[in-house]
Amino acid sequence: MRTFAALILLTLPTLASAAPPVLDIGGSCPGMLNIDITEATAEGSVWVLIGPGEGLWALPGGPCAGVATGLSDVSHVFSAGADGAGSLSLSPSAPAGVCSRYFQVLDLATCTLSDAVPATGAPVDAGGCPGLNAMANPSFEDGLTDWNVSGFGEEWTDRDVAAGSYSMDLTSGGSYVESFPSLTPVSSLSSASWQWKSEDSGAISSVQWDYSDGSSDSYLFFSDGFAPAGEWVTADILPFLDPSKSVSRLRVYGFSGGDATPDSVLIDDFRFCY
Ligand SMILES: [Ca+2]
Repeated sequence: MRTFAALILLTLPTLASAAPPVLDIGGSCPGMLNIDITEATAEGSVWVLIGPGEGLWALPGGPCAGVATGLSDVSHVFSAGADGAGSLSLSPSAPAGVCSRYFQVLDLATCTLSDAVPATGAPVDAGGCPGLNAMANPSFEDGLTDWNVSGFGEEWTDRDVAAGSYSMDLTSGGSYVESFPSLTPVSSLSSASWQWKSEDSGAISSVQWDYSDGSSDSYLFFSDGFAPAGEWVTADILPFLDPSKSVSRLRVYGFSGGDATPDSVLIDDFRFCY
């Protein structure tokens, strides 16, 4: 026991003081990624791990066997060497299939890990999805990024939200937001929904979408789609989507009709979860 305790005393400070490597991913995906690794052990070796998502998958072998990664699984590993400053840069060509993946760097000398970083370089906002969300910026937390708008009256607002800090207000029947989901088979989606809210129980709103095969479809939400008025209500179009196809574009219009209240509908919290 004394030997074991001494070993811990000798070992813990060493590991605790080992700074983990830092991983930064830029460039474009698909295209050429710029992978910059810093603060690795000088002249040491690193593994770059690639996996499908974040998790706690443990390394089954190698010099750091048993270490829990920040990935749910690891599909690819490649090794590289750091320079005398503990840095290295890689510029691999990344096909589209890589863009939904996460990267993590393991310093083989210290068995420390960088943060898990998505191939797209920025944290992926999955919104309310337990896994991945085919919609980018699904809750308007990043403004209008990844959305097209009609220009006929869309207001990014923090006045009232279903999730996060921001939502979008469509102020007329002609106004819309439009997004291009990552191509995911409808059969893989566990939800295709969003939240919306109108003060008007007589509201009618159109939703249109394209499939990746070039076909299109639409659905008209009548008052049932906004009931009860004045509360956030789930709009669910999964039952209306063709399970043999993938949605490539989704457009949600503001509403018209109903009573004399302003034609305004707040939308938020898109969940095309898979
Ligand atoms: Ca939001």
